[in-house]
Parts: sequence; structure tokens; C-alpha cells
Amino acid sequence: MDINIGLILLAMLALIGLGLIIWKLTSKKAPPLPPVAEEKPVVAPPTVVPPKKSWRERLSQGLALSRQGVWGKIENIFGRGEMTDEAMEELEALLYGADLGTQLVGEMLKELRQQMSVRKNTLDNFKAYFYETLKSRMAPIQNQVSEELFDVGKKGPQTVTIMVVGVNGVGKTTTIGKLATRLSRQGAKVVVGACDTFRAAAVDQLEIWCQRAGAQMVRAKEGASPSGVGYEALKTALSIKADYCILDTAGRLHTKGNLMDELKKSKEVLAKLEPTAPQHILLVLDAITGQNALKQAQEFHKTLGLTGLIFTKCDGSSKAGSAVGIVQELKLPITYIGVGEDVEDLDRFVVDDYLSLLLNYVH
Ligand SMILES: Nc1nc2c(ncn2[C@@H]2O[C@H](COP(=O)(O)OP(=O)(O)OP(=O)(O)O)[C@@H](O)[C@H]2O)c(=O)[nH]1
Ligand SMILES: [Mg+2]
Repeated sequence: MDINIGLILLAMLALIGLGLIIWKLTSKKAPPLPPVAEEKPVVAPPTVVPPKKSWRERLSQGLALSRQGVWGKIENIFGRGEMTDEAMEELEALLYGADLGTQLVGEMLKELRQQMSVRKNTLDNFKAYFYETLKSRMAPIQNQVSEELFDVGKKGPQTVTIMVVGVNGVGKTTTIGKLATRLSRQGAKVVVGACDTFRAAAVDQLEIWCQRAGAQMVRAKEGASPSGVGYEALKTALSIKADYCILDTAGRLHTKGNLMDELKKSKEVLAKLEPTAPQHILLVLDAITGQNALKQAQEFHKTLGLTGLIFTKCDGSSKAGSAVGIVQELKLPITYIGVGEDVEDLDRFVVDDYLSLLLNYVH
């Protein structure tokens, strides 16, 4: 009996011990929860917006080829010191090569030889001389330019019609796109006539520009002639009291008599609607054309009576200096200058800016 009780007690003790072990094992503390990550505000990655280039920067960049190609070499001649006969010949060749026009270069060299004996033969003096000479020849003609071409606030109540002409591929349509955008941004009501009826692609190209500019485009109806589209465009412009009516024309060689006659007809038909239209006939010249630009301008001027010039693609040419010779010979002002394909790459031609950036001359 005693043994039984002892056994029972022993078994109970064993059970209690076992229970304790199991409790110990199962009642393990739960592992601590990982710390809750602190919520950080979502920050958008920085977007890199390239700084917007000013017009002066664009113009400077656009004239870089001309500045380095011609004027940089001229600087080198002066950098060598004494202006020997040899150096003078080199200078002469460079100036003729810059397509400033033979007459102008001839006159300048003659004056320069006289100046050299009076003024000190330094690069600064040379640049000052060129700057003053070129400016004095361009400024009187440039001063005649009509302000209404640049600023809607400077025009009267009448619709201003601008006809844009030139040989193939010089940048007429692109320039019109930029111009329409510029004027629309000023709040002007602009109508553009797609008078290049020869190529469907030309109309599509213009339409894209007009949509971006918020300008109304008038296109050819089936079988319409270029002069017919010009007429319709002006009619629309007059009916909605548009500020500007800009007419894009097909490129043509100045030597093709029949195409030049057609352009003349396009001009004349506008007067049936408005006797003073077109108030402006602007010839687009590609800077790379050099001296041939003068021949083009002479022919277009003879046929149409141009009122001004637009100088494009100065960024792709080392002959942007030819503008000086053309203005001087034709006595026609440059209205706008184009230095690239971007909508911002067109602005008013300002003699001071143009010459100081071309010659790298600070006055
Ligand atoms: N680099 C540069 N390219 C230009 C400039 N202006 C126009 N272009 C380019 O020159 C090419 C011809 O331009 P368009 O505007 O179609 O010339 P267009 O005179 O209307 O041509 P057509 O209607 O065929 O006679 C296009 O590729 C333009 O992007 C400029 O100032 N600089
Ligand atoms: Mg075109």
C-alpha cells in the first residue's frame, strides 16, 4: 500500500515536471515585431529642364560658323602683328570669300588702307572700323523697315497682307510657321494661305505649323490655282477682320519666266479685294547661297517689287555676312533672321546685334 502511494506520488511529480517543461517550451515569448518603417513623403525625381535659350544666345550660336570661319581667320591675321602686304592680300581674299559683295569689299579695303596709316594697326581698331563701316551702310536701309511686321500693336485697323516668296527650299514655309506663331502669341488674328498648290506635302507641312500657332489656314479647293488660293485667303482674312494674312508660295527658280509671271499674277489678283494688298512682299534668302542670293533677289525684285528680305539658315553657313552686301546693293531691309528649325529660331533682324555677334565686337 505504501509502495503504491509512493509510486502514485512519483508519477504525479513526473507529470507536474513534464507539464512544467511543456509550458516552458510553449510559452516562449513571441519574437518582437520588426520596427515599422517610418513613412517617407513621396518626392518626384527632379526633372531636368534645360534652361531656355535667349534670342541673343540663339543668334550667337547661329552666327558661330560665320564668326569663326571668316572673322576668326581675320583675327588671326591681326594677331600676327604687323600688317604686311602679304597679310593685306590674305585679308582681301577672306573678305571677298565672305560674300560681302565685290563692290563693298573693294570700297572697304581702299578705306582700310587709308585708315591704317592714321589709326594704330590693332585688331580692336580694325573691328571698330568694320563695325562702323558696315553699320553705317546698313542702318539707313534697315531703319525703313515697317514696325507692323513685328508687332501687332504697331499696325493700323487694316488687314496686313504679307506675301512670302523665294527659290525652292530656302525656308519659306518654316519661316511662315514661326512668324504665324510669333504674331498669334501677341494676340493677333492670323490667316495663312497655302498657295503652294504644286505639292500636297507642302500644304500638310503648313497645316501642322498653323495648328500649333492657332492660325486659320485657307487651302486650295479642287483644281484651284495658286492665285485663286491667295485670293480666297485674303477674302477670308478681310471677312473676319484678321490682323495678318500671310501667303505661302511655291518655291521657284528666279530664272523661270513662266513661274515668275504666275507669281506676279498672284500678287496682282489681291488688289481686286484690297487695293493696297499685299503691303509686304518678302523674299526668303538662304544664307548659304552667298552671292547667288543677290541675283535671286534682283530677279524677284524686278518682277514683284519686293519690300524686304528674310535671311534664313544662318546657322548652317559661314556666309551669313553676305547679308550686308545684299542690303547695300538692293537697298532692301532684312526684316527677320532665322537661325534654326525651332519655332523660337526666328526674330527681328537688328543690325547692332548682328554685327557685334558676327565680328565678335563689343562696343
Ligand atoms: N538649319 C536651319 N534649317 C532651316 C531654317 N529654316 C528652314 N529650315 C529647314 O529647311 C528645310 C526647307 O524648309 P521649307 O520651309 O520647307 O522651305 P520652303 O522654302 O518652303 O521650300 P519649298 O516650298 O519646297 O520651296 C526644312 O527642312 C526646314 O526645317 C533655318 O533657319 N535653319
Ligand atoms: Mg514651302
